[in-house]
Amino acid sequence: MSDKSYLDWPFFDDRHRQLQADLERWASANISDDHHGDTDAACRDFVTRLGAAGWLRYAVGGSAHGGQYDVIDTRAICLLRETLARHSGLADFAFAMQGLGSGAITLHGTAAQKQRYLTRVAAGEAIAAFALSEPGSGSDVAAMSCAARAEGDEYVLDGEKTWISNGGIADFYVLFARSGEAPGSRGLSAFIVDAATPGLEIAERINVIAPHPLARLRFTNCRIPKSAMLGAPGQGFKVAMQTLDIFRTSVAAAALGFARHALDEALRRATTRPMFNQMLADFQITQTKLAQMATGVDVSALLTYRAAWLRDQGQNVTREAAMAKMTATETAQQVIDAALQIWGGLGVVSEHPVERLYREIRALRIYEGATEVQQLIIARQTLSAYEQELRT
Ligand code: COS
Repeated sequence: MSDKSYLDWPFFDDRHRQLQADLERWASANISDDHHGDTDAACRDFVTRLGAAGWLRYAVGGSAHGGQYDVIDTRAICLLRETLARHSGLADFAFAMQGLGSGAITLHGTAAQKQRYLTRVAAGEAIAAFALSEPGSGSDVAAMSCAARAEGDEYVLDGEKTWISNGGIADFYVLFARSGEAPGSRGLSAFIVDAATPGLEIAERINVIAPHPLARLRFTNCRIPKSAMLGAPGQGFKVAMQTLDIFRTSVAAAALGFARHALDEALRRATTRPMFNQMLADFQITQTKLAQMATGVDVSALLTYRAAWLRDQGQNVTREAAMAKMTATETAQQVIDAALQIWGGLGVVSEHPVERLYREIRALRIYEGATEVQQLIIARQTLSAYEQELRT
């Protein structure tokens, strides 16, 4: 039922419209948001089914290694996340983590690394994870302390990572650690660590308001071959940021999917709920809410697909991705809250669709760069553009 008119915007090609229509059909037939109990099993099952149906091919780049295209098509992954999120938060999560967890391999992997990991990620045969945050370093990535010490032809890892999505079920982790070439952001490197590597343990499984696999990892004298490094030594910070530049835009798309679902639910309720001898939708006070929700959805879609389109044109989108992520996640929270208000008491009943959305959206305002980090990025970019203009 969701509004599809945005697909006619000039950001999209026919192949995007076709992709969205095919996925919509598949998702309607194959995805349900009713998966009680074993979240790990449900997540594994989504990865397997998304892989078998070919959707995970879009999450990786390189047609020789299972990718749909040679470079990740940002508009395609945004349409995938938006559509999956509208059907199920966990299905969207399963898709997104395959992309985020392998994104650094797509961008910087050697042919051997791509062959070994990307083909299995694209087929849904290996589960990927992105291990960046630490107990003492979340927003401030350059402050990380997990150490990677060179010893002979190995790196020895010691330290912790936390808030790691797919932690506990992943087959491998793309890990960022301090290799010490320089202080701060210039002394980090990226590595691929297989989950079964001795010295890597799941220190804690973390339960959150919208359940998905999440863990704290501990590395103790964990030895990996030097060939497990991703990109050049000391380039880990940039590798992480480039990966986030792609996937932050897709977080905006997921938030947009949640917001569209909430607007649909609000419309369904407002047009069928009799109150004071008319329908809820007949009250101007309800119409004000619906107008704000619909406008918020379009604003989010415009910013999301602008960032996606620009990246697909080969442009730097650090600023645009930050604007999209900040606006779409914050707006979705407001749209969902308004939908819940329209549903009244029913909206807070456990497992009601809007109650689920209310829990599902919250983490998106935090992960992959909290709203405040996006504000920092946008402000820095705006100031630097202004200063550059003054100099010319
Ligand atoms: N692409 C490529 N390079 C980038 C980049 C990007 N998007 N962003 C920054 N860099 C480069 C900078 O150009 C700079 O390079 P030089 O050392 O050559 O000058 C270097 O990286 C350091 O950049 P900066 O000074 O901006 O780093 P800060 O330590 O100030 O941190 C923020 C910047 C806050 C933006 C970064 O730490 C961040 O994104 N934090 C949030 C992390 C996050 O999303 N966590 C969630 C984990 S995933 S759930």
